[in-house]
Amino acid sequence: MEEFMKNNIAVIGLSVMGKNLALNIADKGYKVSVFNRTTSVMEEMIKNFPHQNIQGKKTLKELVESLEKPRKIIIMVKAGGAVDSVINQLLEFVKKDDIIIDGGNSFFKDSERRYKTLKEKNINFFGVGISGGEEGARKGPAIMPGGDKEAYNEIKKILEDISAKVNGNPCINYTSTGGAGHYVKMVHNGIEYGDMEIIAESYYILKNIGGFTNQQISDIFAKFNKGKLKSYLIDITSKILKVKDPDADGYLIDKILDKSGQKGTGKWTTIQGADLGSCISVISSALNARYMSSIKDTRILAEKEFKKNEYQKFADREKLITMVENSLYTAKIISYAQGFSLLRQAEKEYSWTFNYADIAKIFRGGCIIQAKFLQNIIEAYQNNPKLENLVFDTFFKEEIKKNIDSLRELTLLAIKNELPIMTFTSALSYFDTLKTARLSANMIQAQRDYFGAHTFNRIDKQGVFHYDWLKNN
Ligand code: NBP
Repeated sequence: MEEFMKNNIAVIGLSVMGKNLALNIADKGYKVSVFNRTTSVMEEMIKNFPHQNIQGKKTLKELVESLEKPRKIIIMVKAGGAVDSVINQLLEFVKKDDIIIDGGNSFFKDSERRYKTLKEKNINFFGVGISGGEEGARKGPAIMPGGDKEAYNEIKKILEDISAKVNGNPCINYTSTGGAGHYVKMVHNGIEYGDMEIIAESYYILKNIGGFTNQQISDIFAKFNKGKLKSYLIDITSKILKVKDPDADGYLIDKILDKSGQKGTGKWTTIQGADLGSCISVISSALNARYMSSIKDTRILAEKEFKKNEYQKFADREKLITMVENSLYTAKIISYAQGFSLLRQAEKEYSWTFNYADIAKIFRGGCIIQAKFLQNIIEAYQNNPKLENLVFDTFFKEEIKKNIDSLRELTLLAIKNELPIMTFTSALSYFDTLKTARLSANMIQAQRDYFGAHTFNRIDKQGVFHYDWLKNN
């Protein structure tokens, strides 16, 4: 086939994500070859979603041969062994400089491995985090590509064209090499866990301590969405709270079982925080809150055993609304400060080079954590690309100073009421720890030296010391 008649890109895996991504690419004027392991799935797609720019292929050989060089192939199959299996099969047909893109939710270490293995074979591998689910894939996702910087120029335009746009700017930026794109996606998902949980805790406080109805809380969130908290998640929270139960009296939110699920990316982020020694307590508390929610039977038993007091209503309801708004905002700043600190740590650990303003720009559209507040993060890193921690940025420093008392007062109020707020307390404790120059860790060091002769440093002289605590006690 003449090169000019060939297709521009291929998509392998035509389940929810692959199908919609292929249609999105085709809509942008690119010619797309599509393939699915089970051929009938491909044939169904061609039949049900006919598109002049899409051609179905029954074999990987046909698929690869239908593409212009360097070939660009997006894999959208189940993360894990399926990705390796597809890559191994492709290796028979791809040639030097061809580009294999994994757009699934792969673990970053797998992407790092695939990048290195394929580089040795002169094949470019990109691990690309794609956020936004089915609708994002179809209409414009947030895209986090990681791979070789030079090869990125070959796929940049297509990926920019299919991405979400904010004020005309594509929600995509090159991240760094190897598994960097999937790492950023993983941290994005962790941040999403934190955002969701602080919103859920806010709703719970407004309901139980504020005594507001669902409709009133919906209106409160709608008002929040006009200010500094303007974001996709605040918006959908307001909308969720308005929905009446279609099958019975009352509101749907009150009928939903309080057990939350998770697919594992928040867990990956938490494990990474531990692996790199980076405190991401808001994200890990949000994950723990989901685990706690899932042990419903144990919670029912514990509530009976320990008797839960009635929540005391807070008299000044307007003040409570302001406290919740400020607390949500402050905890969000702290959560993002933790997430971006983890990225900084990973940059060193995995020898990546990150542009944090560019990373924040990706999140502005097409994904769950899109928010007005990301503009402030972009500006913070534009002002100082090496910012040690977001809390030191001039804007955020002032915002925290203005709002931290609300978070402290709200946390106290919730604790007095025995109302669970795992992420709010984590955010506050992180901040209090961060701004304490001398901590209690001298006691930890003494204990470690007492039972394990682990030694300690002193504040008044250089060196490593051990004290014979047993002999002298
Ligand atoms: P799934 O994750 O449900 O995977 C189904 C696809 O993988 C089918 O095309 C299936 O082919 C193919 N596949 C499997 Br399973 N094993 C295979 C193998 N050994 N060789 C070749 N193909 C194989 O699809 P999805 O929900 O579209 O998600 C795709 C990726 O995008 C995943 O990594 C997912 O985590 C990620 N993601 C999904 C969402 C979402 O909202 N769904 C959002 C963001 C990211 P078959 O038809 O022959 O079984």
